[in-house]
Amino acid sequence: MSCSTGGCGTHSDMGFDPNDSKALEIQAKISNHPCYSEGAHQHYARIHVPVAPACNIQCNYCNRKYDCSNESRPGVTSGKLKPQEAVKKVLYVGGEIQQLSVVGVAGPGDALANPEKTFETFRLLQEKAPDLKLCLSTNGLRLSDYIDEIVKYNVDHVTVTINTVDETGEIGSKIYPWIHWNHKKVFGAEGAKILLQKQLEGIKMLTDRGILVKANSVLIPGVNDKDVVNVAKKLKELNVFLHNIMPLLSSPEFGTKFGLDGVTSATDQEVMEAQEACGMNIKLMSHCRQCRADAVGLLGEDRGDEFGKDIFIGMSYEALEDRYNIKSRVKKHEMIENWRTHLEAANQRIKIEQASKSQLSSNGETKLVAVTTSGEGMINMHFGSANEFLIYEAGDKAIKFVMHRKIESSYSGADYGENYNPIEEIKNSLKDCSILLTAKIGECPMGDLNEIGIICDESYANQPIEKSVFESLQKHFRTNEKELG
Ligand code: CLF
Ligand code: SF4
Repeated sequence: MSCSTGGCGTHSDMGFDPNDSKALEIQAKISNHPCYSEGAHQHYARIHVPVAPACNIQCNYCNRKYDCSNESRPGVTSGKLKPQEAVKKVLYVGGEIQQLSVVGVAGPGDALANPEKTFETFRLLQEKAPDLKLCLSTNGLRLSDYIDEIVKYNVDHVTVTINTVDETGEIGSKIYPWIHWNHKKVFGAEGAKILLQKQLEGIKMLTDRGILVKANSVLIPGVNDKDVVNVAKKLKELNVFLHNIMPLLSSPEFGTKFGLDGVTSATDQEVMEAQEACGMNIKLMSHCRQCRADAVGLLGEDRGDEFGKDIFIGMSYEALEDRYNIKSRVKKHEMIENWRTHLEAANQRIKIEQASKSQLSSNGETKLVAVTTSGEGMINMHFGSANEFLIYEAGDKAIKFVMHRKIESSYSGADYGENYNPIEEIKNSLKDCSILLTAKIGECPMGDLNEIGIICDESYANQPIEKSVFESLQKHFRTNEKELG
């Protein structure tokens, strides 16, 4: 937001030809980026530094009290950091979490509405932590103005949120009430048309310079759901690397225009349908966690609270660089790559990216399998500790990763009182799944899931995920000559 060639350092999300130098170059850029490579996301961590508070447009899914919803779950607030503070935090965290491979500026406003702070952060990072990849996320309005800085600081990964390519500005006007342009607010369709023109111009400038572009589209039911296919086609024309279709998360409590107007969140099924339609055109990201502007850790985990300002702010750069310890980090990354190589061999390459049903199954029938994991590509998390499930689609020929599903109120969440039972939310989230693979599950929840037709299997505890997903399908739906479907 996956592996096919094997060999240390050659994990592929592309199925590329190893003699193709361009493909190799791209592979080097994505192989340890947890968002650009689905294969990397269980092994490598990212940190977002909240150095960019201002924004230059208004989105109807955003409440400006909170983080930029283009790259975050709405309703969460991040602290703000100055560039020097942000770099200190990165050095501290990079010493502590050696899997850290990427630093992103993703808010809390728009990275390019705060150019001085954003690029000063990147300049310092280049100097102090040259082994990290740099990443930024933007609404695209000011991309073309800062293309030279993006190149200069070697920002190799840029995310642009583009929700519509409707040239009339009509759809855009329902999403963006205004933009700030040439020192004044431009409203409605006129503003939306300028934004679209600047986004397309900026994306082209990036891809022409070999920068990997990921595009986010927020799927807004009844607003842009019919247009996302056109967005995907346009992105392909512009050589965008990856398209991330994110569900609108909407609720009156978020205080957003959409939430207050009763526009509903996009459902898992709506996202899956949009992915199916767009996947014909472009490579999709399906493992995004809509993380916050100060997120720390593996995708899906939030360790931000462990790294408050007071821990690192009084430390000297010298002490922090010692702690960061590039040599030790390099060793850790080598170990991760060795592990990925073993994992890939164990998984027997039965996972295909963006496969059609006929590539997965000889009779076109498939099942959804849910998995609990704490990372490293293994089924190594107890059901009761899970606050999200990875969902795979499996057939008798191969499997593919579909999405993750987050549980807002997991068993491990402390705030719901001792009598709280999240099983109804979990049942609702997994209702279209046939198998749950988990390291351990209690009798009660197992019974509840069995009642809605989900087989719970603990026998793959501490086994590689992909191989287990594939084998469990054979075990439960083939061994007794039961047909799928
Ligand atoms: Fe951050 Fe975004 Fe870079 Fe990743 S996140 S700036 S590309 S390092 Fe990743 Fe988080 Fe989804 Fe963003 S999971 S919200 S896609
Ligand atoms: Fe909010 Fe981000 Fe949109 Fe700005 S670009 S209004 S911060 S969602």
